[in-house]
Amino acid sequence: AITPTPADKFSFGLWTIGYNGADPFGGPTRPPLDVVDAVENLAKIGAYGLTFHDNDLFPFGCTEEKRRSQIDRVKQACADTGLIIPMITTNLFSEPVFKDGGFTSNDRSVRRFALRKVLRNLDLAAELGAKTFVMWGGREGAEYDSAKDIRSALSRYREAVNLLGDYVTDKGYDIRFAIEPKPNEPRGDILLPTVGHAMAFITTLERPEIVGVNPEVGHEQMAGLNFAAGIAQALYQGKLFHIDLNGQRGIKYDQDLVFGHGDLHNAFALVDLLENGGPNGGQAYDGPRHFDYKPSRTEDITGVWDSAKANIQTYLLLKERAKAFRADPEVQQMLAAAKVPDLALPTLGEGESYDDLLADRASYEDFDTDAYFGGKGFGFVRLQQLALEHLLGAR
Ligand code: 3MF
Ligand code: MG
Ligand code: MG
Ligand code: MG
Repeated sequence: AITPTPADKFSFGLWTIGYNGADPFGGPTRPPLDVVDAVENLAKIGAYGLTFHDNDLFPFGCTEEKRRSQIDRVKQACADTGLIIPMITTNLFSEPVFKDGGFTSNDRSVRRFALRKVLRNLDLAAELGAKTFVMWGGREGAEYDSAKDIRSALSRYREAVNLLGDYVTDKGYDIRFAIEPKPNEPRGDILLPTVGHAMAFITTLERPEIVGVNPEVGHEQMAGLNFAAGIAQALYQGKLFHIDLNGQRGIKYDQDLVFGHGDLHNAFALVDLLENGGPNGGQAYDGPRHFDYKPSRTEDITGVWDSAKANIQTYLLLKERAKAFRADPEVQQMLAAAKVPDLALPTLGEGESYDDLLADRASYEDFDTDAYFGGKGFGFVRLQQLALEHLLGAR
């Protein structure tokens, strides 16, 4: 096993290790996990951070004394173990009041209540030193096209995020927002269903610079999308503020499996991208490696911590494998043959205009397109097989 360090920045949601096994078809299979226990065990397995929703820490509607005592308990546990709280988030989905959403409920009084709940939680984020505030709009959606005006809903979403941006700016909080897309579940359709939708929405905001995305592996894969490719675009647009790592097997319900227990090839590409910036290098990811998974309801408490450790081990193993892949001379040779580095070259020469391109006969009139029929292939499959052999530890 590879030993993680705080520099690896592994963090876990309290709702992940604290998941009691309840699903739509059955109740809990495990007792609740206390937050102090969670912090102590996370520190033991080498995590650096804990994250939570307000109501993972204290119940919805509890007294101020209860809320304060839970906040103080988690602060003390963090002080005792050295764990930090890099991110917190707000539960705008569990309570009946949010059955049609929070920021985008058709009921205006619910929207005002949701904003107040989030403002209060922003104060808590500032108090705890959390630098990222995730917003997953699980109930912001609909089942029926006739029941939700999507353009109005997006206007209300924008109004909400603009107001939160005003608030952190006026208060001087060092906090950035990360919108977490998901295509469906629990709503039939959720607003901002993919990374692409969310990033397009962010351009409509008053303070786009403080809003990014928190993509989750399984959520993009539920939409049939290539997660690593979506992350590459988020990095390209400077919007990868946070990430939810887990495993998912195809287009179905949100499985929240251990990282790597789904599309392992794509997980390998993802770790290579986060750690090395991808095949041609470039901006890597500096934020928390946050796991949003669920220990399956078949597991006992030992299984909970085994699965938590499995996330970390898989990530570190893939990091090691990606490094070996990059260092392999045969891989470098195959990458060059596949012209992967060439894609980093601008298509026009320096200072070249479209007039110059039009005058360049070699690029068109004299260009031998016939040579591409039966000519040299790219060798992408051999390259992918080399990746697989590294992934399996066979090289
Ligand atoms: C649901 C999720 C959420 C979000 C969380 C924000 C309950 O599918 O992924 O977890 O990650 O609300 O961090
Ligand atoms: Mg999920
Ligand atoms: Mg999830
Ligand atoms: Mg998530």
